[in-house]
Amino acid sequence: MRIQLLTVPYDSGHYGTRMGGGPDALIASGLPARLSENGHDVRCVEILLPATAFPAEAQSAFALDRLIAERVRDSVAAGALPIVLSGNCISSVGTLGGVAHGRIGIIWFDAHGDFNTPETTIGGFLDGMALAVATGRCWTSVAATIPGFRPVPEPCVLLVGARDLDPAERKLLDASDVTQLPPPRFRALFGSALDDLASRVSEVNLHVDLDVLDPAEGRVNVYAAPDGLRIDEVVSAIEDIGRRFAIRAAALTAYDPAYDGDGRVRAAAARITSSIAGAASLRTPGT
Ligand SMILES: [Mn+2]
Repeated sequence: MRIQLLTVPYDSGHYGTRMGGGPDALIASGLPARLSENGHDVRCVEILLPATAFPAEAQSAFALDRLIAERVRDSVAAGALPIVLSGNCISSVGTLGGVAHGRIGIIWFDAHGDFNTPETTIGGFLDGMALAVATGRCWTSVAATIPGFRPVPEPCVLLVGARDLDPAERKLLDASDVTQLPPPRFRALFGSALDDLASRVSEVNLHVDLDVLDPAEGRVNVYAAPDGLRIDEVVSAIEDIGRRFAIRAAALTAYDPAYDGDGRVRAAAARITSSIAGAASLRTPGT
């Protein structure tokens, strides 16, 4: 199928540093060639802030989201699957703007909840609020500047693999309608959670923060947390998702190459990307 790899090489507004180095490292490691070998037609598009932009975290993140929304929209209009390679998870809000055309669900793989709000966060990191923004809990005025963005209703969200939550964030999540599938629940209940989601939506945005992986599979970033998912579990989950849903857009985020000395995370990311492309092909006519 046609695939556009949209790279967003920033972390907190800073170009190429920390997790912002992840997208280019994945491209340089041969991700596009691997997808081509699998029979896909691959294009790469880099999304950049104006060179004069001052890197303020929230402002830069939402400026990037506006650009991401436009590129994702163009990509979908061209019949391609947009796969966003981004330093930060907040890119998902731009992606949702680009695909928004009615009812879409989110399947969000992450070690973390990303469900803090400015009132619950104890660290202040915007990425820890990404899913809360996507579901319309906070930053609503600036999120409304993203072309096409509409919050996704919480019953249409699966949070997979999250096990490192702040206390107030956990309370918020527990009181929300987001379906939480931390690793043990994921292993027991993923199939029925997909069936339940399928009663509400037929299309999904598939978001993979690579730190959902167990550190034994390779260390993804400074935020890595123990007791995560094995690569085989993530790949098999993606195949299940592709059998039940049309995957409209996807993302791989939060890869910091500085922690990946042995290249195992890079290899895992390539495998996950290939499985996303294969899973998305199942429900896309003519590919
Ligand atoms: Mn995340």
